[in-house]
Amino acid sequence: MPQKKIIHVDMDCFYAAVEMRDNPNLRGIPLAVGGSAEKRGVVATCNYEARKFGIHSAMSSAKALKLCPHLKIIPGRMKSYMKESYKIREIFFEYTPLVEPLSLDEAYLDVTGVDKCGGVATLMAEEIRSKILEKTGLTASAGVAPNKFLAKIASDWKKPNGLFILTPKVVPQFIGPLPIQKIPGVGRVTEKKLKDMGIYYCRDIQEKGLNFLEEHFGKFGKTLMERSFGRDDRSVITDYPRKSLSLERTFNQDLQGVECLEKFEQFIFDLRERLFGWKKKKDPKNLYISKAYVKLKYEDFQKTTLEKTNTYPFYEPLWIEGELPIDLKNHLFELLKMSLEKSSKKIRLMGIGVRFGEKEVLRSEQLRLL
Ligand code: DCP
Ligand code: MG
Repeated sequence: MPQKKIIHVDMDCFYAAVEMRDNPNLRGIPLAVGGSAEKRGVVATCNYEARKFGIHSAMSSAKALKLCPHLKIIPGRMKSYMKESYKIREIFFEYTPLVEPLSLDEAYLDVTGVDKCGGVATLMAEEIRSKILEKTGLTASAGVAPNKFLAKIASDWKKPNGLFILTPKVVPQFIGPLPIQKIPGVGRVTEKKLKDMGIYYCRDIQEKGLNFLEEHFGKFGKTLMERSFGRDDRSVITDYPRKSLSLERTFNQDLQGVECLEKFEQFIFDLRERLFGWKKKKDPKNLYISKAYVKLKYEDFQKTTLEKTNTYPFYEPLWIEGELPIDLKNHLFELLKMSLEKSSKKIRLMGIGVRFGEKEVLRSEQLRLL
């Protein structure tokens, strides 16, 4: 087995960076994207100017304003972030099909054996960062290492707009003095427990031995031991099961409720196309629909979503070849009618969708139904 080469790419203060790119007035001042303090909102992220005040993701906006009274807090625009996320993923796929996105703004890439850039992962990472800047106007940081754990730590090492390389040779000297809270999975509770035992750095874990760690941390003890030596044999996972499939459309003109009902057949048809198109491509076994939902956005941009677990789940064996089960159609239609009854406002957007259930659930449901 050749030594693996993993790149971890993570955008810098992602949502805030998109906002600063699109609005020059927001540059150079402490900025957070999140909910307002009056509505008990939280900070999704903030720019580096705001971080100097100790503000960070998931902090309440009220607290953030206490730390920095002139902090500007603006609401997020998910659609814009998704658009940029899509662009960066396209760039990743130019290098390898082995891309594991972790969120909109970060991903692992397994570039083992990739011959672009003369096979040099460092050059690939640099090229990826400059392509991201060129295509989106946003900066990214990257880490290159022999495994996922180290690559993720490396991408954080030189943030923002940085690159850090961990070659296998330097891993032992890098990992020893690494603070334990840098290990993913070591949350506040584990951190305290470790520190109470006098364990502050990876080298302290190394000295403890597996028996001791398993005794105090159960299964996680083995992971702690592995990580403390900089080892991680997890692969880059590319095929996540899809959780849902949906379809939505903004109408050219806002519609009256009853006009939505008229559009319903077309929606069902399109949903069916997407579902089967996707199924053919992926051929997922045991496709199982556990829930259906209908979403409406009114003329005043208010939204409503009605979701209901089916009285019994629509699982694959009940499907008529190429057709959606009639019960599912009825179910969606019922949801739509119920949604329309909630308000007499005109409708700007209509969406319908289905969620897929867990296989384990499927098995027990099948047993129950058969
Ligand atoms: N995010 C969120 N809620 C959180 C954490 C993050 O909504 N608790 C969102 C906002 C971030 C984006 O996800 O912009 C990416 O998360 P990161 O943890 O990568 O944070 P940033 O990209 O904002 O900053 P950094 O430069 O530290 O990566
Ligand atoms: Mg980020």
